[in-house]
Amino acid sequence: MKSKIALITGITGQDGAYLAEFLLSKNYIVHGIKRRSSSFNTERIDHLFQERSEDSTFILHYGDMSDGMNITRLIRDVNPNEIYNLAAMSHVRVSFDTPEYTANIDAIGTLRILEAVRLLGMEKKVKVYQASTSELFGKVQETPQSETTPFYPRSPYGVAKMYAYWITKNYREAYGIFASNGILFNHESPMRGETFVTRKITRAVTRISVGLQNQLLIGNLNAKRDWGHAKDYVKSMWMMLQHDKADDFVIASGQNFSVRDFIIKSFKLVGIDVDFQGTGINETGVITKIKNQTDGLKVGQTLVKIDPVYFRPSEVDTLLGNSNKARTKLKWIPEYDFDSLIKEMVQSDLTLANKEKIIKEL
Ligand code: NAP
Ligand code: G4F
Repeated sequence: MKSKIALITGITGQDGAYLAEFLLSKNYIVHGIKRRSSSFNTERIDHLFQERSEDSTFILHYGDMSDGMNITRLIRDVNPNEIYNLAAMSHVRVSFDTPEYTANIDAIGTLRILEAVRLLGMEKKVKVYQASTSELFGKVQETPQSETTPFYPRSPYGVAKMYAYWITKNYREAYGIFASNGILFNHESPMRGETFVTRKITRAVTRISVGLQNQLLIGNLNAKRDWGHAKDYVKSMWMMLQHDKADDFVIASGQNFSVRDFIIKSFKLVGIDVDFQGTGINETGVITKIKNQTDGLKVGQTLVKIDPVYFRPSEVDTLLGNSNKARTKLKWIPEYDFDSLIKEMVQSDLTLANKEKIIKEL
């Protein structure tokens, strides 16, 4: 049987890497769009490239979501069966500093893809997945959030993604393009970018445990998120494009935890019990027990402090998803839960921290 061809934007990101690996395991020919960068940005996919360079099933192209001509030419030349639009300026806090850029990439970038499909006359040939987000729910109007919950975005990122959501739906209704929105709640992994809160925590906790770092400086401890594993979530993207009709689906674990919970659990996994004391910006995380005496740490020591620099001008306080539609219609079932996600992230970052320590001591 002839292999299907997939084109992934944002292939160098967390989801792009997991999705590429998943599609290759399903015998797809995978094309990815990467940005030109002054330093290497393919770390997450280098192993795939090395494994597949002989058989030409994994091919990378230079491109940028701001460049409509480049996107149109690539879609024409690659002639994909499926396009996964994962490229985005994906950091909510940063979107307050770069609102116009975020709109150009996250909102108009999506339009550029859909319009290319239409101009090339590929409406009936190609299926499009749009990386929508639980940030659309922002200041939540009901709990849990499902496909019918009204949107109330709280950041330039959320607002840009709202345009992308609606233009995807509009091109589906206006031109009959098979275009689906995956409204994915937060998903993490050992490949998560280091400035997102979960990875920032697992990096800091493991580095502290081996004596490479003194403290974790953090923002809003009370924020609650519905966290899942990226590996489970990219599978849902593929499932949406194999469904009999294009539609919009919420993907979530159905459980939420606070940033504070995430920190406590992560420290516990490296044998350090941490308790939070004080209130507001004076709240601190202090050691109450240490399982195995580690480099210079002692009971009573402050390991976590608040730094208001990480607060957002407007915050999304709490998110909790209801993914019943995806679980029923797509038969999507996640394999990871909150505990197995954190465990995998801490173990992976502990290996990294130990390597860093050896290099430092050389
Ligand atoms: P990520 O790790 O930040 O990856 C983003 C990708 O987009 C990277 O490959 C990045 O390239 C690329 N990119 C950024 N700006 C670009 C531009 N101007 N032109 C071309 N490519 C560009 O994000 P992720 O966590 O994998 O998320 C994937 C998608 O899902 C994003 O659209 C995100 O907004 C959305 N989403 C994520 C979550 C989540 O919890 N992870 C939840 C819901 C929705 P570089 O590597 O060169 O930076
Ligand atoms: O990890 P975060 O930066 O993720 P956020 O803002 O929820 O966005 C992520 O998930 C979205 C899906 O809902 C995606 F669409 C988006 O692309 C991205 O992947 O922050 C999570 C929470 C926030 O409430 C934030 O204020 O953690 C809080 N937080 C507290 N201290 C912090 C920090 N966030 C970061 N990044 N860094 C901190 O020091």
